[in-house]
Amino acid sequence: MWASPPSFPAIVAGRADLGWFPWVGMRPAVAHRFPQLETRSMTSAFAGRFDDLSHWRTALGERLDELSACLADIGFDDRPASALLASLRERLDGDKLIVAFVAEFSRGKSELINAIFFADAGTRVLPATPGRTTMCPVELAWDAHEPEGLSLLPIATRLDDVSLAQWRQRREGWTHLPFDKAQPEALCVALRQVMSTRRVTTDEAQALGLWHESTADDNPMPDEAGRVEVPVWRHALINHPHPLLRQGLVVIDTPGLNALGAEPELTLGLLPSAHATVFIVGADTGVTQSDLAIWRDHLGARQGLAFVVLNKIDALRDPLASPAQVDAQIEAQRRSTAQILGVPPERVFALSARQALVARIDGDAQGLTESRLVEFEAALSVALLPQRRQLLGRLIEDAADQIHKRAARHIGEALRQQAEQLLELRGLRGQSSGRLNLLMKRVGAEAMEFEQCHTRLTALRAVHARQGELALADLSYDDLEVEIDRMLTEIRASVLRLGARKAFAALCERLRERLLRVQDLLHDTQDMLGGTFGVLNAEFGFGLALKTGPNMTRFVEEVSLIERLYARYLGLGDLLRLTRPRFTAQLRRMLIERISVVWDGSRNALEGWHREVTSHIDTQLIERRRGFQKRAESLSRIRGAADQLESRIAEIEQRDRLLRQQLERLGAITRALLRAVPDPVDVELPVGAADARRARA
Ligand SMILES: Nc1nc2c(ncn2[C@@H]2O[C@H](COP(=O)(O)OP(=O)(O)OP(=O)(O)O)[C@@H](O)[C@H]2O)c(=O)[nH]1
Ligand SMILES: [Mg+2]
Repeated sequence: MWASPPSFPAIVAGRADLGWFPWVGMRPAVAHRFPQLETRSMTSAFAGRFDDLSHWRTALGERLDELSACLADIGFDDRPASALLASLRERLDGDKLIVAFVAEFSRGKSELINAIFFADAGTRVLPATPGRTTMCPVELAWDAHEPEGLSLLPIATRLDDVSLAQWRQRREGWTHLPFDKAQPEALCVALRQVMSTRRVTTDEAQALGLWHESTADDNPMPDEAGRVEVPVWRHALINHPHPLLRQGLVVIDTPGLNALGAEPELTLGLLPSAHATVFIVGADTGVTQSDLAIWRDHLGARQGLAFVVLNKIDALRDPLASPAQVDAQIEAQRRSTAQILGVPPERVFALSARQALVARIDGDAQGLTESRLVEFEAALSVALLPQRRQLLGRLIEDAADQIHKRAARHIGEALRQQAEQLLELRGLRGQSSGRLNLLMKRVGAEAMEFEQCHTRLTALRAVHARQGELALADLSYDDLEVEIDRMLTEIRASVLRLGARKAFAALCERLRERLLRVQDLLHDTQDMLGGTFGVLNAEFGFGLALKTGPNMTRFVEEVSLIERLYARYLGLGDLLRLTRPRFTAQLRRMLIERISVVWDGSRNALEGWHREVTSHIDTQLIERRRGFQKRAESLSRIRGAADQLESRIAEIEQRDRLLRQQLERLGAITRALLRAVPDPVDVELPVGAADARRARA
């Protein structure tokens, strides 16, 4: 007798024995039938590519260490170069790749994450059950400085005016659950916390920002006692040394069901910071109204890195239809999904997350092929990883070039001074002591004259510092808050908040103007320095060279990107939300946080350049002075013992050879570093990004 399938309500209530379904029940039999399976083919394509990226990063790190060692050997103790090297190392070690999974509830976000990233665990790591499962955003990452385990931020923290980003900086306030390594299931047990809910009154829910009178449809259903279910936690951080997470991957699993609308933190903070988003719809349900609302409000306008998954294709298998008919049906649904969402069909991936997870756990190659997960992983890694690699590569390229130039200039200056000294010493061969005295006097006089340039340099530095302060004042954090508050006042003053978009556009325009003003000031400073350097080089024999200042265009573009991403939250549909003080307070905080990142970047670039120019002037001053000292020292030694002349000449010639060898070694290391940077290959980017690239071109 065949057992009958579990009823739909039983499945929804989580009471059903899912072992009834063939793809769940087949595990042991399949594992037995495919004992020879090659495990490599079973691991995720994404994982493999990520490994490559990480090896490449390690190799680059080693090259950077070589460069540091070479600079130390040369005796090139230069603050800007060491700061640049340190920040590069930090970028390489701390480089993060954030992928967010977004969808309505029960579409299979958590299951897909399990299948792609955690099948090695041999079990379902993130809870994935019918009905609502994940109740708070779950972030999986690895930070070696933090203890391994799960950290949970209580929902009540939403009552205070402290953002998630600020909470991340603190340790207290979080509940920490360590993982017990002795229990392999510990990870899964701890993770069940992300499902926790509790019942509160609607007033409490309202205070938490999880209940809104104005948008009744989005509210959770009250029980007979008028209480509603809310998550216990606001955010979950899993610190877990999984190989992929160790390499800098950050995965964000989001809760479904109107949580996106209710949670500005997610929509304004987490989603815009993700490098890629994966949007999931169910093949069993098709694209529903609420899927469409989430897509339209939060992902549709995102350029480039949004992927669409049509999950649960196993549900379309039908014993009464031929495999070809089922395939045709899947294909038709994939195309209609693409059409409804307004994306090209190539960007929609039909697959079965559950089948893939089960197949990977069991080592079932055929099941994995049938699940079609691998095609999606390949697309994800093709689009994402080379991009990260190129971005890091460009940074390394710029830095290596700068460091090489600075160190080569330093060696070049030393060579030039040695050449002068050699010329002087060779000219002394067969000369009288009277001539030696004369020469010493000349060196003394030249040194005195040189010291006069000090006043000029001090004046130059003062002007330069003032220009720098002026530029930084335009990018002050206080001003930024004033600007954002001005925008909020304008929004509040507009009838029915209808002026929100306009006020936001005006804010972004003002911010861009500030950056462009800074750029103009920078050009003036550069002109002034260029002129003075020319005079000092001619009069005092300096080798001052002006490095081009930072280009603010990049930051102007970042402001425009923020404008595009955030304008979506200020549309006609959001006017009601804008009347809520909680929402505007959150919006204010998010905007300050996001724009501060641009301010940080531009201020750092500016300060870095000013510091570099100052240190270049100082180094030149010190080196010239040291040159005079060396010349005077040589002459006085030779005056003391005439036989010292030849050994002194030989000594300098030897140093000259050494310096040239070091210059060559520096060049070789830099070339090796640059060779490790990938060529700008034309990676197959998701369609949106390719369009954006064409538009730029
Ligand atoms: N048949 C089938 N079921 C799947 C598939 N993927 C996920 N499921 C099941 O669908 C249910 C929901 O999956 P979850 O991963 O919890 O969905 P989710 O999107 O994370 O849902 P929330 O956490 O509630 O937002 C679970 O029972 C999964 O096992 C699939 O490819 N095929
Ligand atoms: Mg989930």
